[in-house]
Amino acid sequence: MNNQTERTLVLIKPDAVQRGLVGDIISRLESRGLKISGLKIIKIERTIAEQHYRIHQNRPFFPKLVDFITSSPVVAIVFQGRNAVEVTRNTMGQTNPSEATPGTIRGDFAIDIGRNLIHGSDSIKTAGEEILIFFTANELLDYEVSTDPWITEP
Ligand code: DAT
Ligand code: MG
Repeated sequence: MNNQTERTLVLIKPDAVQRGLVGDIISRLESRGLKISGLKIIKIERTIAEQHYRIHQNRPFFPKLVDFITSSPVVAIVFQGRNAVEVTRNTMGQTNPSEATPGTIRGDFAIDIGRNLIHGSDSIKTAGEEILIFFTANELLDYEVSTDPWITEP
């Protein structure tokens, strides 16, 4: 991985899996130019969810957030590419889907902050921490594809 490449954690949340939006969400991030480095479907354990969302542990919505993310399987993905953290966040749209711009994932498919379809790391530092919660090093691949120089100027 060159030093201009970032990795970020995406969770396609239970609402998106249940609604059959996994393919569309992956497709949007993939066609933006991000590369899948790791991918799995998992049912998140409560203790893992509490660790992942620990920054929100004193917020009133925390118990419902943990209930929701553990309620049904999620698809966990590590996306890799230049500015992967920022690119993923702006492809997702605002946290509250009612404020999210049309054209974003949340802006096109969601209306409720408690059912906002996707998680994406909010900084390079948190991405590094969150990836370690869900993936081991040997589950993450760094590989070249022939389109790399057509997506990112070397
Ligand atoms: P994001 O998921 O955009 O990074 P966040 O980290 O601020 O947003 O919050 C994590 C999740 O918690 C968010 O996706 C939905 C839920 N959440 C945040 N703020 C909330 C609120 N005011 N009421 C209910 N749920 C909220
Ligand atoms: Mg967040």
